[in-house]
Amino acid sequence: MKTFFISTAIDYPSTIPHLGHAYEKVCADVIARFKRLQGFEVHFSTGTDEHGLKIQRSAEKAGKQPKEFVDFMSGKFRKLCDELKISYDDFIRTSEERHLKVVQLIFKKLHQAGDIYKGFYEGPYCTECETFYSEEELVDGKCPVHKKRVERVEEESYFFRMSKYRNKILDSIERNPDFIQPESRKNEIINRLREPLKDLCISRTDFDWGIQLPIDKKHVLYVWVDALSNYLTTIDYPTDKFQNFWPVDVHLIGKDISWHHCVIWSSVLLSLGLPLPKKIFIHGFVTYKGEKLSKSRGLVIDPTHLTKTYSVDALRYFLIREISFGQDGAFSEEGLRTRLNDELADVFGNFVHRVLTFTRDRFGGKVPDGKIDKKLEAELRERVEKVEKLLEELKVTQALEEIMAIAGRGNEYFQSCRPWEAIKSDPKKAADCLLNCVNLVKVLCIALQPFMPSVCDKLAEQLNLKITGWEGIKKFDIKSGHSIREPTILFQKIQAQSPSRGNELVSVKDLSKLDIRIGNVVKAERVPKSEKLLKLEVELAKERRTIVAGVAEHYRPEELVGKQVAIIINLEPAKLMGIKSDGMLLAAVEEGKISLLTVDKSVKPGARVE
Ligand code: ME8
Repeated sequence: MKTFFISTAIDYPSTIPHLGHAYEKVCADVIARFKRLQGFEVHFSTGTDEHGLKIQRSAEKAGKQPKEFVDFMSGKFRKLCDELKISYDDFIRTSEERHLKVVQLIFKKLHQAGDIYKGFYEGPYCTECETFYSEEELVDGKCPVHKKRVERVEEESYFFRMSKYRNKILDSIERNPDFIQPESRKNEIINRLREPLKDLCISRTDFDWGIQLPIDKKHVLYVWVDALSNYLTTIDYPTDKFQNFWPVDVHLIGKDISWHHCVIWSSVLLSLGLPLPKKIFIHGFVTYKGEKLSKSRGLVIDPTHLTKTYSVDALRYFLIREISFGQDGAFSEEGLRTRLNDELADVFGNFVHRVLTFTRDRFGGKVPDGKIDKKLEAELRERVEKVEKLLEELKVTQALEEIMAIAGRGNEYFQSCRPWEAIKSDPKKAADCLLNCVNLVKVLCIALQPFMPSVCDKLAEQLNLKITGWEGIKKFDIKSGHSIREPTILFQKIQAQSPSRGNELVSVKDLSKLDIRIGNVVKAERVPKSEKLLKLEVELAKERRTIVAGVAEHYRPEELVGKQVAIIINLEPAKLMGIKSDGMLLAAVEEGKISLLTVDKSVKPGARVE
């Protein structure tokens, strides 16, 4: 069996995953599923990149040991993959023992090749991207990617002779036009390689959360060499499995890490004497209101909220359809709703539902006796061959566009036969129409399987079919008499909800407008003539405020004294029952019951809530 190896980047589990991470995994999953349908033995790897200073610091911030921290955080990334129906074959974590062994073997080989030497490193380092920069690469003294201040590193280090591989990499790019895609990204790499390539500093001594160098235990390996090696760990380098799957068919990565893959990783592979990847495909960024989603900048959109509201398949569809593969693309909840309502529900869902309910209602759930429309079958074969070619070229956005055009064609065909009229005047025509339409639904069910696996499984069930391979897409082979099962709606339309229900996404900038503090309730009393209001005296850092809160039905005044509550302090004061109220308490509200937000440890009055 022919093999196919596709990998995504492995994510830093320093904070929770965002829609950008989800995007990369969905794209890779579409390709992996398509290849499996084509009959390839696929190895699809993803995972988490768990070593390095950034993770160590995030763990410290969370008050946890690094291992305990990554165990917890990595679980969130794996859970996201499962929620998104990512069909990974391996979820690799760089803190695993198997990875440690492979990395140490790789390091020994680089050393034996004479490519490692000891030196002294002095220069800027960005911990956010875990990257050494030269002074010239900085923009206004800051990291060119994160626009954050860099740190200065001055320490004894081991170096990798990357300079040696510049010409070989340039040569490979030239000889293999497919190696780096898309073209524009390839040109960026070629331009950067016009300058001489420097050797790479590959060890650090000022923290210890990483893999020790086998030749010098004082040093831990630079996190990128550790991380990139995951691609060999996941196929059990250097065993038979590795022989079967290397070179990788596609490394799918985002544009911020193209240098690390195209140049650092290629140099390591060349030093190991291994073939270079067949393709490194560099996708663009998911943006929101013009900014890149990013953990470090605090702009995070939670994919789980979106899958719960709109369904996993709608989100997968939106990401592939909206963001032209290889370029940046904007996310908006409105855009997602429009794609769901106008395309999935109105075009694809509508066609399928009309065909299946007509078959159920007018033909007793059995595909009627009719004639295959050879012209339509040939037209469809041509269209799906185009889809196949696009998918082989990784043009996932265009492939999906083409498939949706087939769904549109289905609607048009159904509409032009007018089977609801023909059933009375020309039943044979109605039967012919439905036989062809059911086959068309099957074509869509196979073509869309890599993109929307859950919905297509449901549809296959309704069609009473097992989707076993891509080949079945080219024939109208559902025969008269085939029974279908009970049709159900595939996509529910979703209308915009009012922002007050909390469903509009906001950025951290919006949130930071609110000044929320912890206040200590020092006095509480009922407001005369009011059943609902309590008057509270709340102590903040340097002041006391009076707050009138509608909590009298839920708390007795004495219960509140001594509580540390969360208060919004930068609202305009309001007058309630003649009393000026200068702030608002935060509370959880459930079925009319109110529970004030308090902190679980004693903090100083005035502490900020962030
Ligand atoms: O870079 N849109 O991890 P990471 C699309 N650990 N893709 C995005 C994105 C966005 N807004 N933000 C991030 C790392 N990504 C390293 C990789 S691989 C050996 C080590 C992509 O968590 C990003 O481009 O910062 C990368 O491909 C992946 O998510 C992980 O990013």
